[in-house]
Amino acid sequence: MGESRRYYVTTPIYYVNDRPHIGHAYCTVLADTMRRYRRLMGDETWFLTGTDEHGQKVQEAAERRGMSPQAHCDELHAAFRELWPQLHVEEDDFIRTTEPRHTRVVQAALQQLWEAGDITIQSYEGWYSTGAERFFTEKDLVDGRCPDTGQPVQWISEKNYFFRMSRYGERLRAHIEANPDFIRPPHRANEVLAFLDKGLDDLCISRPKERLAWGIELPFDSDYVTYVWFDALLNYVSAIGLFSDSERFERWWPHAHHLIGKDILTTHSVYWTTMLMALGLPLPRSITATGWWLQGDTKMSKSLGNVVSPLGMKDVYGADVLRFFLMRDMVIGLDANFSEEALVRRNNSDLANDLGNLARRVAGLCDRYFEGKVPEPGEPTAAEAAVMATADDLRAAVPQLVDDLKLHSAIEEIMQFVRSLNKYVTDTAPFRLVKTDAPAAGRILYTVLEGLRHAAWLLWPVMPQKMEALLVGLGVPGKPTTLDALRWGELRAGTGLGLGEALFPRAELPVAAPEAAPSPEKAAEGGSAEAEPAQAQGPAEIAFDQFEQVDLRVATVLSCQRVEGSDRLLDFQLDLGTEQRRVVSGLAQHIAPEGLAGTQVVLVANLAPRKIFKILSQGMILSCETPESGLTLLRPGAAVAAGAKVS
Ligand code: ME8
Repeated sequence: MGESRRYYVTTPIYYVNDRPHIGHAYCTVLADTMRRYRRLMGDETWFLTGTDEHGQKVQEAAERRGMSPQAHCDELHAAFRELWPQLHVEEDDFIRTTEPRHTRVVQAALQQLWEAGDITIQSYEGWYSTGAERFFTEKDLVDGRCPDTGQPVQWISEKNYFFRMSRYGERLRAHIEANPDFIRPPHRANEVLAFLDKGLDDLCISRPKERLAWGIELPFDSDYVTYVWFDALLNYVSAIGLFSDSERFERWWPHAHHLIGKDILTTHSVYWTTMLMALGLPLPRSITATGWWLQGDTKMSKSLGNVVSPLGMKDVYGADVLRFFLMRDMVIGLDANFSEEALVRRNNSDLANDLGNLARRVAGLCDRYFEGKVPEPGEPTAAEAAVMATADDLRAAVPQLVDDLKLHSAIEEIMQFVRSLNKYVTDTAPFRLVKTDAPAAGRILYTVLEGLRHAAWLLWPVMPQKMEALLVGLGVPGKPTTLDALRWGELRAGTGLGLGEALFPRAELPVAAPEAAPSPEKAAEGGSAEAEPAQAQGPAEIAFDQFEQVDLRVATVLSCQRVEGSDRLLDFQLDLGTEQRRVVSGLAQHIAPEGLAGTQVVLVANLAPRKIFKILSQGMILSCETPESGLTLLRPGAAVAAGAKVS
């Protein structure tokens, strides 16, 4: 930190024909989050996204609709452009490949390569895949079919223009080997090196207009348009002024970071890099390939018909909750499974329970005992010094983890800090202390409020709107600036707090996910696009016989231990008189397992069993929680026989 750095981040430009799904949303939210973290680190930033609008599929779709391709694109690109603000994404520029500022650059680049002898005419024969819009050699095919789409391929023989990519293979290899952070994560660099080992062919970059008219015309042969990838990749430089605004171009291009999905690694790491070499331009600083969001074992994709609509999810749970889930539950570079249940659990545990609850807990106490204002900080004791030290460590650790692309770990570290604040409140019990030593209770509450302010800054890149709301509640409205400016102790005693509203309502598990979500198509069509995220409703009234269906029993704890690998789960072995039960309960943040054996608890005994952390949990232990007393287990007033019915 300190010296002025720049960060230019790009997403793939999405095919205009697709409806945006969670996979697209992920990459764009990731870019937005990365750029916000870079801002916090003091970098100057630029963020580009856009749409890829040429090619055969667009031409065919427009024909089917009886529209011109341009009118078709004008309409469809809006699905992307209008989605991003709804997900709190703030790109600086949105490029469409049909814009003149782009087509001019593509033509100038083609002309330059043509004049330099880097484009040649060859008579070409090969296997053409309509779905992938490219030629394949015999060795590329899988069982005689297109390796990308699995569709049949056609043998085509024609004159075409070729980019002499083969010239640059060795230079590319040297660059990858000399720059270990160029292609990330490292196993993707190995994949590219293995691809180069097979030897680079030249790349066919033209399509005869008689076969495909919807593309950018070659400046040196008006019977041809250029290959859609040659066109699309240049968006990263056309948008920042290549050939038109050298100052802007020089300002950003040396700091370019491409975020892409692993499906387009070759086009970026091989085609794009060699194109840049031939154009005499430097390579981007990094190319990061993310994994895929899967549904079951398969990639979420429109052609497979298993997509989840980001708007549908946002409408139910809110944009920031969706962002938090996407950023927390995917390790950059690896695949992850998308499930609405996992999203709900993440919301309920990390956001509603840990973060939201902490805010509510301290707000309640400040309201009751300190007139709803920030109390005096007082003189910190060892306990407060420990909290401050953790906050300092976190401020240093988060940028490092973000640089290392360990966004999920950065978020987890921040949440651990939040959990430690909850524990600090439980351990120091300001709700009791306030009766005998109000200044000491004030000191504790001040520390938690400062801790919350730090968490709000550090989580702002992931959940900008919610964290700005939290800062408003803490009486310090505004956007976070740079981490250098984040100093402990800036909350002013006497400032009015406004943390009354639940920041993160608990969400209900979908009854049968994913069908329980509103139809993604309906939501994407704008039917309920403006609906408020679900708020926690009071429980619905139930009839007596419904209540009677709940089998509540007293159980004696035989043993209790932490679930390995989880910081929130306890594993109970219970005696129900006639049988023993194993129950996993999310209480580890509140209750120590030691000393529970021999005590009694109340169990919902006929709850459908559920697998939690690979353990079959048979029932639910009842507890209650208030800001004053924290969480306590519900117990019978006197020892009773194990298995006794509660009514
Ligand atoms: O390939 N999980 O566009 P595209 C995660 N126009 N990410 C996913 C995903 C999934 N299931 N599905 C898609 C193109 N993505 C070209 C790009 S760039 C010069 C041209 C994301 O609409 C992922 O980032 O098919 C992937 O690379 C991108 O969407 C592809 O979007």
